[in-house]
Amino acid sequence: MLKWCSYCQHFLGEKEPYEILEFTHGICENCRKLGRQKDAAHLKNLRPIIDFYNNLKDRALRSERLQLSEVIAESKQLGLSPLDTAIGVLQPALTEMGTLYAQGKVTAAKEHAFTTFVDRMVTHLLASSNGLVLSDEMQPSVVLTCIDGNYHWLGLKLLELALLEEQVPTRLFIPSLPTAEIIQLALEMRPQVLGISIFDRTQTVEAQNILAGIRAGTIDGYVPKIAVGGNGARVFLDEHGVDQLIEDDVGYFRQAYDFTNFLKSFLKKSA
Ligand code: B12
Ligand SMILES: [Zn+2]
Repeated sequence: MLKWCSYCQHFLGEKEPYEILEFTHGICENCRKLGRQKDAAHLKNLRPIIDFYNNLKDRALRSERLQLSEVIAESKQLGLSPLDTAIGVLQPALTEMGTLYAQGKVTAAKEHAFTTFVDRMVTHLLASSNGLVLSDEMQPSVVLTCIDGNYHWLGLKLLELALLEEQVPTRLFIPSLPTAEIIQLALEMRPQVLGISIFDRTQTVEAQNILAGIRAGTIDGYVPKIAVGGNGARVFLDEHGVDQLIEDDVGYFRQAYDFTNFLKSFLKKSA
């Protein structure tokens, strides 16, 4: 389920059952603090966002060419932030397209065309964001990359956007890097967190391989926290029946906002 604040139309994240991509009402911390739930005048219908979502999918299914400026204008008109549009609307729409494709109900061409549109949208959002701009000299707190052979980097681009908007110094390396290079990069850049994206459940082993490589190569005991996300991490978390799993060395995350929330306290603690 996709949970939105019914008072300010802010996306609050996914909740169980995760496989059902329907909109559900919630309230954000800010609206709760402002006591908005006590005044029915603030309650907004989620219907316009649901219509926007369905309309976008329908147009993609009809192979209508989606115009970036048009979709951005529509989301602005609804009062949605660019990041919420990307994570709360485009991401689930893409997941649905992917499911239909896997079921043989949508052609590869349609799915790829929609993926390209989402990619253009995310690139545009990154370019027009007011988030942190990292200079070459700035040491990143977070380094993100896809494990070797994983070309699902769209999610990481969105994560980069979410982190930069939270002012977290983040460096992204896509499409994907060989394991030995990921280890080398971590040892050279020394981020507090190394985030890797995996698309298959079996690829969770890469977190241990990378960790072992960093431990073998470190000369002063430096080891970053490894964060794992992407479709493979979601399947892993489903198996464990949890939303996220944070161990001493490795953390598994389902959603971008879970990770940004985790980082807020983690980076403060290790500062
Ligand atoms: C788009 C897509 C593609 C695109 C990728 C485009 C790109 N540049 O990213 C293309 C067409 C290249 C592709 C190829 C393939 N794909 Co594909 N793809 C998808 C699809 C439809 C959507 C993925 C996506 O981008 N979602 C939108 C983003 C924003 O969401 P996200 O990736 O989940 O990321 C969010 C979170 O997960 C999280 N996150 C992601 N990474 C990380 C990392 C960290 C550290 C953290 C904290 C969080 C985090 O934050 C993100 C933002 O909110 C999924 C369907 C699905 N159910 O996910 C299949 C899917 C992932 N693909 C699948 C498959 C099988 C493939 C192919 C093997 C298909 C083929 N036969 O060729 C190839 C493999 C290519 C490769 N070697 O990587 C399967 C994987 C199943 C499996 N276990 O193996 C899926 C699940 C489809 C399916 N139902 O079968 N794919
Ligand atoms: Zn709110």
